[in-house]
Amino acid sequence: MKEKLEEIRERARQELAAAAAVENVEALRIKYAGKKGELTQILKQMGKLSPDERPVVGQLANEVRSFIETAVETKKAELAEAMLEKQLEDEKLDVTLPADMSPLGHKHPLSIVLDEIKEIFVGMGFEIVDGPEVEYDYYNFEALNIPKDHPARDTQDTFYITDNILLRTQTSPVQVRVMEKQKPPIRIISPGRVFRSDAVDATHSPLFHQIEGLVVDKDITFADLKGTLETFIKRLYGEDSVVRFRPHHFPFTEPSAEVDVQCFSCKGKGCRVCKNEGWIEILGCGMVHPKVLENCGIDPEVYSGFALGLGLERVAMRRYGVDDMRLFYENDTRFLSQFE
Ligand code: 2NL
Repeated sequence: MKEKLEEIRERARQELAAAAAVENVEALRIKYAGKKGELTQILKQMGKLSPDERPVVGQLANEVRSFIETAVETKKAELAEAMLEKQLEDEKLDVTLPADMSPLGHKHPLSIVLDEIKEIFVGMGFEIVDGPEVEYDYYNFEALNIPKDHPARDTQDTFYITDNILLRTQTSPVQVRVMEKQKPPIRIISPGRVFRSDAVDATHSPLFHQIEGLVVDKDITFADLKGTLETFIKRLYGEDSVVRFRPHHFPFTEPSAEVDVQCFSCKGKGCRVCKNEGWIEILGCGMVHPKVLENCGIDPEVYSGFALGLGLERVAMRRYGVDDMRLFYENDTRFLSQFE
């Protein structure tokens, strides 16, 4: 029996040494030192021993049991330690490595110029308004004194959705809606997307951006229009800009004018930038037509106003020397990253 116990101790020692997981160690504990384990089986046969052999074998059996129990605990602790080590190794993180920076976005050139224009008008007391891009024919044309047979209404230029619903071709309908609802004084700009059924080329796009401005109050004169626009243009193009008003015609203003700024490249002598004109056209404007005021429920005998409109893309193209409008819409990062 002694040999048998020694043999169990040796076998348990080897098997425990070879165990690779906590579950295996536990299985070995049960196999050797469990209630129905090998040691118990041996001890059941103690009765067959002589009285003087019994304490010797009993002591050895206890030694073997405590050896196995200690070895099991040691092995379990070893395996737990190894598992923790492995986990720490697997999850190791070098916090000193340089960060993988995701690129930060920046404003689109059209937004840069738009924000600047808004800032100038807000500084002069204007409010920014917006409205629907899908409009009624009435707000886009009729209210603005553009009659049914006017060339601006040509289906070639306007995207019609139904007979009387269309994509707005200008942002004036936004201002018509404000005039309908709000009594003067009115001082607003309406920036936004507008749509014309144009073929795409370097200077045309079926979707572009317009900024319109409107002032309505008692005693508003052409002098107010000139002063406001001169201030605007000098803030946008520099205090030394030279501005010129040229007579023009729009159905919604009377009188109407186009405003030019003297070419900043050649100072009016004529060059490539201004196509030898010496002047660069900036915007259209005029005194709001009395019929338009009337259409919006404002008495033209009491109130007068001025309005203006300009294209955002054209301003941005001049500002940045961009010769093809399509670059603004293609989102080619080689182009856009130049505006960071
Ligand atoms: C251009 C320049 C312009 C207006 C827009 C306007 C708006 C209302 C009443 C009267 Cl609600 N006028 N807008 C006025 C003059 C010029 O835009 O070149 N447009 C074709």
